[in-house]
Amino acid sequence: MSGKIITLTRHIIEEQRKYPTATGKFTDLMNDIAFASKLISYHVNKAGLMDILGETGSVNVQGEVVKKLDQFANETLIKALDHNGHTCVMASEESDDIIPIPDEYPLGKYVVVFDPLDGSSNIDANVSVGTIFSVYHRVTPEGRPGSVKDCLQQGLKQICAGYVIYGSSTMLVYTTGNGVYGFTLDPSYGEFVLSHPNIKTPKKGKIYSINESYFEFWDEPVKQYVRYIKQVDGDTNRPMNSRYIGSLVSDFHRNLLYGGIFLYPPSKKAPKGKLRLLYEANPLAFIVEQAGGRAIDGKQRILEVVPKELHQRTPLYIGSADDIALLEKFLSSEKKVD
Ligand code: P6P
Repeated sequence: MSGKIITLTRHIIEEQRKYPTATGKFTDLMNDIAFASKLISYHVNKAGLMDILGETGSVNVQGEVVKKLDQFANETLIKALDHNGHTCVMASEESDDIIPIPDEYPLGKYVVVFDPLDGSSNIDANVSVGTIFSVYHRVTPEGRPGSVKDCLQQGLKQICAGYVIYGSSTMLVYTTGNGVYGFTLDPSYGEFVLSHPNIKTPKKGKIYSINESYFEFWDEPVKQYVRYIKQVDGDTNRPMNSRYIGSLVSDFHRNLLYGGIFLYPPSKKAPKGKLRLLYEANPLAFIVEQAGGRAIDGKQRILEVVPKELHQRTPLYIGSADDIALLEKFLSSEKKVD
């Protein structure tokens, strides 16, 4: 590194200078998201010492038990974003319906959708978890509250996507369409500092991430692909290494940096897959494409899917371009395992 300390705020301002029409409102919005993630990071890292581990006794729209930290992260993001005058509506993986801006606050032109604390079932075991977010411009007329229509936009329309991983260190990774940048939180002065400029994911990886306990529930082409990548063949660098934490942001972040493929296929148990299009697949697809990788649902590019409902699930195959291309050969049954 050149010795210069580039904070997230400085990076966003320098990025925004590339847009003559930029008003600084996006910079404020990103700073609010970063502030919320610092609060969440503090509580995730203190969870073991405070009475915020464990469950709230309630169940979310996904039918999953809500952890206290899930609820805290959701409320923290909402409170950080609902009053700044930059948003017109929000949607969260933890909230059944859209989150309107309270009447007493001004409306803005941005829409923010997020998974406040993905992978939270792992929290009690101290496994890294994460926040995932997307920012869109509103599509409904200004001056009125945003609506579900503003949230149901194709991933192609994202103006920003990012995630925060609360692990051995807290990192915020984001793109606005000009490359992918990673910032590490320096807890000594509470700033996100540029640590991974212009992240590019390897064209081909050595890692595959999938929950193989569902093998019998997958469609045949997926079974064929997994059998193929596990066969021993030095000439084609097989078998690949299996790495699966069960926390999407952790599995994705590792594969983004090292190369590889993450798969969450449809199955008899989850015919549309398990992961959510708005809060997980779209933001990570924007990031991986900006890093030179690919993301598909088995039939098309994730970013081209037209969402029909807030909590829509999707199959997700995401990672290194060559690994996705090989998978596509199996999914189109062009390739059979001998
Ligand atoms: P499974 C966590 O609950 C999550 O939503 C993602 O973070 C993770 O990738 C996936 O589910 C794990 O699902 O079915 O393998 O336990």
